[in-house]
Amino acid sequence: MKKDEQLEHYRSNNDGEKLTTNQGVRISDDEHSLKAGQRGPTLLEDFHFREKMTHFDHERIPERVVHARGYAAHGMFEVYESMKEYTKAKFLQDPGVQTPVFVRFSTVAGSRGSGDTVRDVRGFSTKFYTEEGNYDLVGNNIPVFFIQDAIKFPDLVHAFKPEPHNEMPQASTAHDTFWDFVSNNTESAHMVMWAMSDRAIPRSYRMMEGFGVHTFRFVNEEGKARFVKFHWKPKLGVHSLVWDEAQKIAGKDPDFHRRDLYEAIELGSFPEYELGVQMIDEADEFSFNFDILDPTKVWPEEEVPVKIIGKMTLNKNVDNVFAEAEQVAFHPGHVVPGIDFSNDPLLQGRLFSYTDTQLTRLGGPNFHELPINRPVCPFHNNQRDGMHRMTIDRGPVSYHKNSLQGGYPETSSASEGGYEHYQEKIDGKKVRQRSESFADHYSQARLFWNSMSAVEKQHIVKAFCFEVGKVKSKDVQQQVVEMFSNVDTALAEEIALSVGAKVPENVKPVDVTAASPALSQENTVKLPQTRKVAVLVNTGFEGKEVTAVMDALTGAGITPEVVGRYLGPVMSSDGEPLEVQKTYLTTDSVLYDGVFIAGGKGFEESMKGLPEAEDFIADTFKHFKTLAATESAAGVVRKLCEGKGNLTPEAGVLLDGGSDPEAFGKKLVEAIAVDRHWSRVQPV
Ligand code: HDE
Repeated sequence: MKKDEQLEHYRSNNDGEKLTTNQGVRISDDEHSLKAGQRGPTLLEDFHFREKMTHFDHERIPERVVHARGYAAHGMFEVYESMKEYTKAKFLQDPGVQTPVFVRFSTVAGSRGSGDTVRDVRGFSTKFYTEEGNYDLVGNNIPVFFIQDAIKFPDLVHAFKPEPHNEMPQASTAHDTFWDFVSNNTESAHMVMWAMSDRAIPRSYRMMEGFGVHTFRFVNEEGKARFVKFHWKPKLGVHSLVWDEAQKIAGKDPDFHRRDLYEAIELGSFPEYELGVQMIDEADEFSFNFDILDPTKVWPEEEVPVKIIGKMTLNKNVDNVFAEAEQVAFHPGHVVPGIDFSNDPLLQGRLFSYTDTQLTRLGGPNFHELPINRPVCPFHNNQRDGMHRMTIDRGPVSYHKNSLQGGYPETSSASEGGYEHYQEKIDGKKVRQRSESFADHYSQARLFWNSMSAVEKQHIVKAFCFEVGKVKSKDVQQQVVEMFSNVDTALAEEIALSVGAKVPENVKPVDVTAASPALSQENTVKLPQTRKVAVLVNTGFEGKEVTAVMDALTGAGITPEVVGRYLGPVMSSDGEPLEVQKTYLTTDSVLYDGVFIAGGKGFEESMKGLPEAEDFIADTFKHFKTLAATESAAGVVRKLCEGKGNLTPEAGVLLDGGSDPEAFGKKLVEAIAVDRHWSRVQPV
């Protein structure tokens, strides 16, 4: 791929090389500074020490003010059919043309070193290195936003970041200033519903949707424009963790999501996402009961269908996280001919912010020259100099128009690929105002609520009770309860009860009975591929039957990982060894999609004195994940889980592994694909 070839010029490898200074001088000793006498002071003339230490002292750059923690991968994008009718964007014309992409996923609120599985929005930014220049689709995994006007962004961010007087809490919105902001800025209602839902604790970056959020424009060769919203749909479906599990993972493996992405790519299970577009004709701009420029609104998929137009595959990990994931600079204003903006006031403000922030973060205006940011097509202009300039521009001319250089670099007409802005007619007074059509803050919050399954609703209620329960101000808690009575009375009552607030009188939820089934994760794709299953073993396990079950798992694209009390080989009853890869101390059930207890002689004894081993089984059950066991190990499951819920195959508990290992393996694969077995415990 063109981008990979370009990056190859910058890659460096120390294999077989001599150690030198940055000036290329060979170094004879890298362990002792130059001293006046063995026990004497270090000398200033030690240029090697000075250079090494100075470089180290400046190794860090400021982290992103939002989306600081992220991880990235390379890949490619291919359109399924020509989009010529709708857009002239060259990379969307030809099925068969592969466009290199670089994607960065992120959390929003936490610092660079915070946990991956916190409750938060996830960033989903894609840089398409097209033949016409870079196109960035800088989206999130939630299709709406907290605010309607960019001028409020610094306030929003100040409210959800750790509180400035004590810098707590890290990577969490469960604190006073966030909820104070929410209850005083009711336009946030819809987004808050999403943030309290399972969407904010994804199972994997590979299993979440992405959204451009704003309304953009597609413009075709004839100059005809349509409003467009962008969607990424993961081939593996949309799946989430449960809250208790997410919290535990943040401690057990804070790198859970990056590890998952990295390992999937290393294993060749390349994550795939389909690109979808919703389009609205300019003539229908006012045909909806929401303003299509309002970023707190979705276009319900049942009303405006998502047309699937192509596929992105992530197939290569970064070589160096700093050089690529950290130095990449996205910008929603990086567009190519055929893609244009709308007047969404949030988008308009973003168009300013992204370059501005890179000036601080990347230290000057030449960040486009960094390898990861360079377009794959040629770029020429009269911009010059500045910090860290790498290009050596030749000749005396650095201005337009000129005759000394024959008028070059020259501009291009639209037919030569010159970007021309869509000529939207604008007529208005200069005002600091918001359109009346942005005033409805609750209808779609209610639409979202109506679209959730009983289990999803229960999760939302619990998330509110957790977050608002951590708020110290009674006033703020009361305001939140009142605000969300506009969405649903039962929801508000549950929050009120949990946080000791008053149930508001005379507040009626907004009158919306519609639902959008596309919003519920209940209706997502369910597949076994790329899931991870822990196989718990002890000496004397039934070799043949366990091998058959493990074969069924791998055959379905599931990765089994063998867990036991001690690392190293364990022997089956017929003398075959199986390597234990992790112990109860080095791993945990929260890091798997299901557990198969292969058991073995004295399996129960092998768990003695190790509460971690018991938790492994109990937590799998508690987190609604598939729990399977051979007949010899079934007793342990019953002992640990009886009375806590449904122990039936329909509820994802398979306790008859043994009699027919092949049939059992098949059932196990099906149960893993179901993901979570909510019928295990009835919602209350
Ligand atoms: Fe961002 N946002 N944002 N944002 N945003 C940044 O740019 C900003 C918004 C999003 O992986 C910053 O390079 C403003 C919506 C992602 O490198 C900054 C407003 C959406 C990323 C910035 C928004 C996003 C950022 C910080 C309101 C979803 C990470 C570092 C007007 C569509 C990109 C940086 C990456 C990053 C500003 C709102 C997505 C400060 C002013 C809505 C995925 O420029």
